[in-house]
Amino acid sequence: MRYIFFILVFLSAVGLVYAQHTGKKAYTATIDEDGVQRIEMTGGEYYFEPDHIIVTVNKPVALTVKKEPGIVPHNIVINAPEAGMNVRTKLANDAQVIMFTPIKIGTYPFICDKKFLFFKSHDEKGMKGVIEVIE
Ligand SMILES: [Cu+2]
Repeated sequence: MRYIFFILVFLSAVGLVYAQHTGKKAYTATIDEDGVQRIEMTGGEYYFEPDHIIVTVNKPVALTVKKEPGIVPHNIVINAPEAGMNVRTKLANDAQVIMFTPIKIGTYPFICDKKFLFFKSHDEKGMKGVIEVIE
């Protein structure tokens, strides 16, 4: 019984350290005077930064994306047409702006769906994130 207690304490400590190490802050888009919510995002091996963005429903989003320099190709895919977000854009070293308007509250994943031969896909390696659409 005592051992189980120690194991539980140990596991919670490990979990806490892990959460602190991987915990990233959500980025909330600010709405500019022209009503557009602007966000800048970078993709690379194998992440998006930020990987959690919060936007307001029914307001246009200008998402500026660029790729970390390197030879590995990346893209961003948001497959949520029901929520007004249907994006598939190849990331380039130069920043480019993707425009969309989220029309439904909820949390929607975005990923890089690139994959090299039999290796794991980029989203499986952590190149993914979520868009949270709020009121
Ligand atoms: Cu990728």
